[in-house]
Amino acid sequence: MRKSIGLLALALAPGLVQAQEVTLRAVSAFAENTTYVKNLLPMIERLNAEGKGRLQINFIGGPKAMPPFEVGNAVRTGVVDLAMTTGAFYTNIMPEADALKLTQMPHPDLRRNGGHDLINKIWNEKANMQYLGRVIDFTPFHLYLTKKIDKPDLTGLKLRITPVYREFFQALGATVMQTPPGEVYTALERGVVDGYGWPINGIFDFNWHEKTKFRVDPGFYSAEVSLVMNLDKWKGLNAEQRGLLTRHVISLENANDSWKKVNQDDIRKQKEAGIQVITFGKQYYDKAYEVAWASAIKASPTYGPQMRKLFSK
Ligand code: 173
Repeated sequence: MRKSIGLLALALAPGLVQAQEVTLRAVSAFAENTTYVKNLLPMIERLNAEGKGRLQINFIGGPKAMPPFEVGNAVRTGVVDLAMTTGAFYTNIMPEADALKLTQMPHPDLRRNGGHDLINKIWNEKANMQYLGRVIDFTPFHLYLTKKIDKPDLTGLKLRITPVYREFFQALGATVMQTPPGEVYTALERGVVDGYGWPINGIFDFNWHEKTKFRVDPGFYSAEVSLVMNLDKWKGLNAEQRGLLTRHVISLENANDSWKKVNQDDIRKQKEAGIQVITFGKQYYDKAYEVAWASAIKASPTYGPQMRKLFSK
């Protein structure tokens, strides 16, 4: 009896019938052993448990599966459906991507003030991406060095960068060299660079503490790592599948407070590893924002000012 009612429903009301299970292929721009990926995988497990028969995420892997700077384009074109990456890694698609580092409030606040919607307007239009949510927040970037400096003058230093740090470090006189995270250790070991930019957390994931002598304080900007999705794939999900995905992403986003503890732990571990702190003043910090917003607005005269308004405190 039940079966025949089921078959009848199938025949008469295809719109009401549960959609086929959709599996999203996901990659990470950060390596699988990093805290970033370890923070993500439990969410994927929870979603997969709840989403049986409806929505699944198949985590393919990190930089071994796909070079970090190619991840954004792979999402844009649909080579993969979903990625954990950072805007600095896909400025080749649109300069606006790098401005996510300039947010001065946590992402839940941006969901309330229109910042999240603005991001999605831009991400939809320019990158064929749906911006799902932010999975790292409350985490500043720092400059790490192998040599001591006593004033905020980086003249004569060669630093490993991504677009995050480019304009700021150059404005302070540095020579810069862009590399993915996976090449930093060798660059330090060979003395190709005298330092690098990186968030306050994570240097132990790559063993860079072995080569790092100094950290410059204060930190600046807000390290952004987010989940982004191919827009066509997003539009192809039904309301229930979108709801499920959004709910799990937002619950991870709402747990971003946990990074505060990770960061405190890493500050302690850096100290234990003998990394000394060089401290500069407010001018150094303010310069970071001044240079970055000038660059963002120049690169995006339309969206730069709109982002600045909603991202700033
Ligand atoms: O330094 C980097 O590779 C970088 O840009 C970044 C961005 C967000 C989180 C971690 C690193």
